[in-house]
Amino acid sequence: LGLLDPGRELAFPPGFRWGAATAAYQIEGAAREGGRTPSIWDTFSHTEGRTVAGHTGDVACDHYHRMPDDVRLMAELGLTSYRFSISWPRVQPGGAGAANQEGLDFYRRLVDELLAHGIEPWLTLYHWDLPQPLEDAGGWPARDTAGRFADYAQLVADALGDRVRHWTTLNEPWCSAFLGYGSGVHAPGRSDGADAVRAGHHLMLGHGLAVQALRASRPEAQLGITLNLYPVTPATDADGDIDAARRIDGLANRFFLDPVLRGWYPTDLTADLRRVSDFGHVRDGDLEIISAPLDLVGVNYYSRHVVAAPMPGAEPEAYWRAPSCWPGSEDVRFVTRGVPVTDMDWEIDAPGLVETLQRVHRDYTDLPLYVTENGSAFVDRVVDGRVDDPERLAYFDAHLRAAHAAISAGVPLKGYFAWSLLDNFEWAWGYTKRFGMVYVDYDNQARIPKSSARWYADVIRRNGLAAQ
Ligand code: PNW
Repeated sequence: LGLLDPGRELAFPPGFRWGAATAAYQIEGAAREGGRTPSIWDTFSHTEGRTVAGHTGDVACDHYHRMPDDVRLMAELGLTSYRFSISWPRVQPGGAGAANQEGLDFYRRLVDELLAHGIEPWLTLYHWDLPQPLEDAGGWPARDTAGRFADYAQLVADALGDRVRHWTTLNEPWCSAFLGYGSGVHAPGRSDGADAVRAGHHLMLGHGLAVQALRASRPEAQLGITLNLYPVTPATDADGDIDAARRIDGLANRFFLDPVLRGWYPTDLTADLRRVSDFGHVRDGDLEIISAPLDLVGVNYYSRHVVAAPMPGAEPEAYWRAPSCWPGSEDVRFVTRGVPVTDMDWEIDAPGLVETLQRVHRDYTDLPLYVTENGSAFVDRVVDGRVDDPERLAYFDAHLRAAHAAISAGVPLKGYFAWSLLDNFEWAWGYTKRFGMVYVDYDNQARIPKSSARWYADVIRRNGLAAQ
């Protein structure tokens, strides 16, 4: 892949959107202020043993109180777009009933501040913070949650639809369903394969119903969904490895791509899941709702999965009992190749971004695509008030070269959002993993743009990558 050679000057198409992304629970803090009530992430992070060192989002980056400064920082970096999420329990406490005006006002001020600085707001409705009472009523495995989500979408559309043009419904429903209800490493920390499959379906149903609501009240809105997609590669060309890759690709990618963009579940996937779920929760008409036409598709890309057939002679039942985010395929082996990894131990694989974008375009849709997240965690140190992060910078550089290669190959990729603007609460990892372009000192909430941030500002200014 000569196009990924570092050092070549690359120009992006005019109008390419350059952004950074965050999520409400990861940055806002102010967990008990302004009428906000607990979400599943408050409950989970406050439960012993769920997050590293018991870290919670109670304070996080204190963005709720520092929002105007943070928007100024975005303007200094030259961002054209900013992707953020709305905290559902901040704007609709308890997840049902009337809006909380104080919560809506915070987001209205955020959006106005962005617009005043010439930064386009990209609003995500759901980045994992389900109001706790909805979990108590069954959570995403319960069908009713989808309807509640559509009501919430309507409430946000009524409040912000006049000033926000770009909307995505869900962030990474795979994580919500399979990490939240399958392996249980994310909130609400349940582990049952059948629940995970139901959750995945009801998340997508909620997406479809929300799209209906948004379309009806805001015909001019640009609507999409964000999926975390991975190329899945067999470790060798042995039949067993190829079949393992088919199975994991089904669960990680096609479980969501096929219903949303084609209107069906792949039959090989439902067959793989037969032991886990009979899909009796899928009602007539659901897939039509789920596959409602969209205006854009968001792709979050971090790494590739390399997989191999189950260990010969292993007893499959032994795997079925352990909590897993791969229900029905618990025994597939995930292989490491020994290539460089980030601080998450995720393998760095920029060509995988080209493959992923090309696949979505070739196999699923002509819609505009956006990389709605891409980035890396590395250990950062403050030295003389500066943070030098060459590895993160190299990660961004390599993946932007991959994004450019995809565009050259005909993919209608229209923008790129770095994950993340700020170091933040990295879910079960708490504050121990840093993804930010801007360093956050959690003792005093100081923000220090890392060298990758200064580099990104230069990329945005020239709308491309400089020769090196
Ligand atoms: C995404 N996995 O999460 C989220 O959208 C962000 O909120 C998060 O901070 C970022 O990526 C970095 O982790 C993921 O285990 C979390 O496969 C876990 C997985 C994938 C994505």
